[in-house]
Amino acid sequence: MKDMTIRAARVVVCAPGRNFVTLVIETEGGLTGIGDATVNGRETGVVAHLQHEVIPSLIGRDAGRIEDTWQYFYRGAYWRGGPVALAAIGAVDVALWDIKAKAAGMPLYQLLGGASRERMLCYPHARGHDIEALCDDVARLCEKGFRAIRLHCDVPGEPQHPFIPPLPHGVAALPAEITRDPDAYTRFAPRMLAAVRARFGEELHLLHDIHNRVTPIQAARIARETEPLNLFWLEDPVPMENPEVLRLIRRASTTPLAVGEVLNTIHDCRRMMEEQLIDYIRVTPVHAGGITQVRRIADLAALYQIRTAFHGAPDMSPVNFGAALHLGRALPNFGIQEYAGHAPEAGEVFHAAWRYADGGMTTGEAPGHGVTLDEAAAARFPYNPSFLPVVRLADGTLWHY
Ligand code: KDG
Ligand code: MG
Repeated sequence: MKDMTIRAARVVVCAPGRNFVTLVIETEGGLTGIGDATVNGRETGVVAHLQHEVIPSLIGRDAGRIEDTWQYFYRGAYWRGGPVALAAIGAVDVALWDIKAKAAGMPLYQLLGGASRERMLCYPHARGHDIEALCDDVARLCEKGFRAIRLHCDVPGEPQHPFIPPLPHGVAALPAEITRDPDAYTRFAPRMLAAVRARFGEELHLLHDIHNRVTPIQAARIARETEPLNLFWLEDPVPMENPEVLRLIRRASTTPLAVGEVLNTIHDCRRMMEEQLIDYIRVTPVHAGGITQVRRIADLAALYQIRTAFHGAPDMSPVNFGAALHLGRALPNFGIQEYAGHAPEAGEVFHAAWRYADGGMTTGEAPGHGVTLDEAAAARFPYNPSFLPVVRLADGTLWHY
C-alpha cells in the first residue's frame, strides 16, 4: 500500500466559461485527488476558508480516513452548516474518495457498492423567449436523444435578464437587479407547460423549476392546474427555509415535487422526507458535504421512496459531476441527473471519463471519480467575478431568486 499521508493541498480557481474552485490533494505515495468547491457568487469565500482553515489541518493526515476527516471538519469546527463550510468539506471529501478509489485501482462506484445501473437518466434545459422558441429548443434536444427536459420560457411582458458584460479581471462586478411578476408567471406557467405537452405527447418527461418565484398558495395553484399534464416534477416551488409550506402544495395536488439544491446537511432534509413532502431530493456533493453526507441523505430518502436528482447546473464543475454520477450509479434510489452542460473551454481544463449518450450518462471505468484537472490549462482562464442577479417586484420589494 502506498503512503497515504497527505503531503500537499492547494486550491485552483479558474473560469473556463464560468468560475470553478477546485481543491487538489496529493499524498506522499504519489496519488492526487480533486474535489469541486464552487459556490456560485461566493467563490472567494470558499477559497479563503480552504486556504486559511482547512488545508493547514489536512497536511500530514491519513488520506484514507475519510469519515474521520469529515467529522473533524464538520463537528470539530463548532460552527456547523452553510454553503461555504459544506462546499469546503465536500471538496475535501470528494478528493479523498477519489484518492481511495485510485489507491484501490477501482472506479469510485465500485467502492460505493458497485453498479445498480449502467446509465443514469438525465435532463438538460430547454429555453425560449416565447413558447414557439421553447418548443424549437425542445425539438432540438429530443433529436439528441434526451427523454426528460426542463422547460424555461420568458414570461410575456416580464423584463428579461439583462446581459451583464464581463468586467476586466480583478474588478468586482455587482449583481444585476431584475424585476419579476409572480402573478403573471402564475397565469403563464401552466399555459406554457400545457403547450409543450400538447406538441410533444405524453411520453417525454417534462420538468419545470419554479425557482421560488411565487407565494405558497400560487405554487399550490400551479401544481393543481398542471396535474393533468403529468409532469415529472415541479422544482423549488417556494424557498426552503420553511419546508412546512410544502404541505399546502401537497394537499392541493399529486404533482411530484423536487427540492434541495440549496440544502447543505442531512438535518436540512430530514423533516421534509419524514413527512413525505417531496418526491426528489436535489442535494449534490459539492454543496452538501461530498459523497459521505450525500450518500447518507440518499439512504434516508430511500426509506420514504424519495429518489435522487442531484443538482447539475453549469455552475457545478465537471468534478462534481464525476462524484454525483458515481454515486448515482451505485445508489438503489437514483432518480434522474440534471445535466445542463458546460462551456467548451471547460473541456480543456477538466478531462472527464463521464459521458452523455442517448438520454443518459455513464461514469466511465477510470480509477477514482474519473475527472482530472489540467492546471496549466486552468491558468489560461483566470477568475472573473460574477454574481446571480438580485430579484425585485415591480414596486421595488426584494424577492427570492
Ligand atoms: O447558482 C444557481 C444555479 O445553480 C441555479 O439557479 C440552477 O436552479 C438551478 C437548477 O435547477 O439547475
Ligand atoms: Mg433549480
